[in-house]
Amino acid sequence: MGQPTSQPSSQPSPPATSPTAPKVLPDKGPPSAIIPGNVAPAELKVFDEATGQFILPALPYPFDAMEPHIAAKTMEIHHDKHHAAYVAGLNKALAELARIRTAAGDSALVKFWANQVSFHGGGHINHSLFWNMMAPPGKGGGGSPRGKLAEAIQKSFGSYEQFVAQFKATAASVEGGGWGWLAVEPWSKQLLLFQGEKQQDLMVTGALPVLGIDVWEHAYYLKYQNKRADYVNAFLNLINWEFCGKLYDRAIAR
Ligand code: MN3
Repeated sequence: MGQPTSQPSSQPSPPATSPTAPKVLPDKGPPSAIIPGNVAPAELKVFDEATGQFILPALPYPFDAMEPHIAAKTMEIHHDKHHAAYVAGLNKALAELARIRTAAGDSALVKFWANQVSFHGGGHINHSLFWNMMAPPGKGGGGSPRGKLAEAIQKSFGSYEQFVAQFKATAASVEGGGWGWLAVEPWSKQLLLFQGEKQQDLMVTGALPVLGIDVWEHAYYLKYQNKRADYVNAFLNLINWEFCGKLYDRAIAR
């Protein structure tokens, strides 16, 4: 994980380091296999068809919108530095693979760059989803799931309370950097809770994300230090169940 920089910035979004004004893309379906199938890319602005480059979407709220649960400085560094680095790493890896295909690059490095695509591509998509899976507390964030998602949680986990207990335990116990995920397994249509290590390891093939929590230290360390479980508890006040519900509805409609 990258180091925070001392670059001064108390500005609200959009951050100065983001690509400017990404245009709204027509919804032609995923431009890449790594875009989850239940998310229309136009909504998240993660890819620019005109340039063929992945791009950093602006945060949908100011840096301090998750206070007091997540520090403004954490949101700023997380988005402007960490997420930006995944976007840059993904574009770089794809460019290097293109060079190799035209014999300008070192074919012995396909394994390395393919791994970089997985890591940075996973990081880009995970974070693009993550910002939208949260909303300011009391203003879209927090509460409990509604509609079909609420029913599915009941069916898959027995009760909302049992889901919460398993979600917290799942996220808190990820080894090293990674994610806690709630996702639809598309063959059985049931909801699963699983761990993702790094940005891409231990993922369930084809699973469609509904809710995820980033449990890399960079997501919480300024406020919570080693107390990851406290951060996971606080995250419950930020979950954007409306967005998660949309992801769920689309996942089961496929
Ligand atoms: Mn992160």
